[in-house]
Amino acid sequence: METYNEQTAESLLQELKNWVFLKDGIEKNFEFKNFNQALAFMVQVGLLAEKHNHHPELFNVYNKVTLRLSTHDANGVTFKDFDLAKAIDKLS
Ligand code: H2B
Repeated sequence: METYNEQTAESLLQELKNWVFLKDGIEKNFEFKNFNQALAFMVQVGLLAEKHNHHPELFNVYNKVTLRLSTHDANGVTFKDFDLAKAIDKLS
């Protein structure tokens, strides 16, 4: 599976909202009103992940969520990460 680096990912990242390339993954930070909203968002992301059979790393502290996408099977960033990121962007 083809993997992207910071340079080759640049144009694809521009199609997304506020995702950054970091250590062979792409990441985005979210902030919500409270924990309930953050949790509801994580559940939505989880359901999308199951549909895509592609799973993000989810980091949560109270009203803040960080998502990290990478393709473990390919040891890097692939189109699967961009596909899921695009779907996640459509949630909000
Ligand atoms: N999620 C992510 N982020 N990377 C993977 O390589 C991956 C996955 N592989 N979800 C999938 C599931 C694989 O393990 C199963 C067997 O399809």
